Amino acid sequence: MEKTVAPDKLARQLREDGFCVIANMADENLLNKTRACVEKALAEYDQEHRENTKAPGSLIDSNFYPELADLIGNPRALAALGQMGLEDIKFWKAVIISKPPGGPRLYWHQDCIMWQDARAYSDRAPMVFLMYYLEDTRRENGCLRLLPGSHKHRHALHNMGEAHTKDINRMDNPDDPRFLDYPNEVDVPVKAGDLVVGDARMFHATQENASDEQRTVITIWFHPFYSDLQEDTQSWIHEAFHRQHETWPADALEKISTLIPDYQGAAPPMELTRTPDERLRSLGN
Ligand SMILES: O=C(O)CCC(=O)C(=O)O
Repeated sequence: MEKTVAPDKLARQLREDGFCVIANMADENLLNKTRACVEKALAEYDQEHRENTKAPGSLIDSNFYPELADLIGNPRALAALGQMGLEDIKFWKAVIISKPPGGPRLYWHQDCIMWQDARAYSDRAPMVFLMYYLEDTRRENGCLRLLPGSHKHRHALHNMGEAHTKDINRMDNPDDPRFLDYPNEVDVPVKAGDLVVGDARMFHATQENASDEQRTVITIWFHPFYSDLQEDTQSWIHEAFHRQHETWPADALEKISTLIPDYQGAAPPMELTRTPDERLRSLGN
């Protein structure tokens, strides 16, 4: 029997370590629905895209997959986040990341794109990721790796390039130092249906998939305390969500209705800012 971790402890882990794992958040029915969506998406995924996303694995946006609404709006997970004190949560997008057998390591990166926002230098993450793995993960099949605490401090990895540029996704240079091991990294093996909640500012990566089965994660990006973000940030998230999900039918939008960004102001969208400025201090400063 899985031990339940108290919400205040999960909230503290997220704040201090940059992540927590909440056991058993997606049941078999929800996992099977999501697996069916993944199979459909992978069937539509062409060779060129495959070559361009060698390091991460499939990297397919939620734009044309409204079937993901059940997982994104999963009431059990939203209730757990609420109990952890995360409020006013809005959704940007999700991605299907399926690592084929033999798929390489994913390079170290952090996902925060709003380092211009004062919130990125506070205890309240401007962006969190929710990762649902559709298979049990372990080191051998490409589990998640994390650098705990790296959301709060400048790290050498901040100077090694931005996430998701074409060259690193294509793995043009397999000797890029972002594919290496770093002190204090941890493996995070989980069961299918567990939920990893992470501060998007934290560095993360994966092991290679040395098994003979595909390993899939659905990553969902949420913005807690949305109305407390700078207006240019709110404006960008609002615009990006609506542009990317404009073909979603009403019944799918209904399933995520509380998560839909609703910025009403006139601020122009932020410039994407993928690296921190001097407000992020080195460890010990
Ligand atoms: O493939 C994984 O396990 C991690 C995915 C990831 O790093 C991301 O979605 O930012």
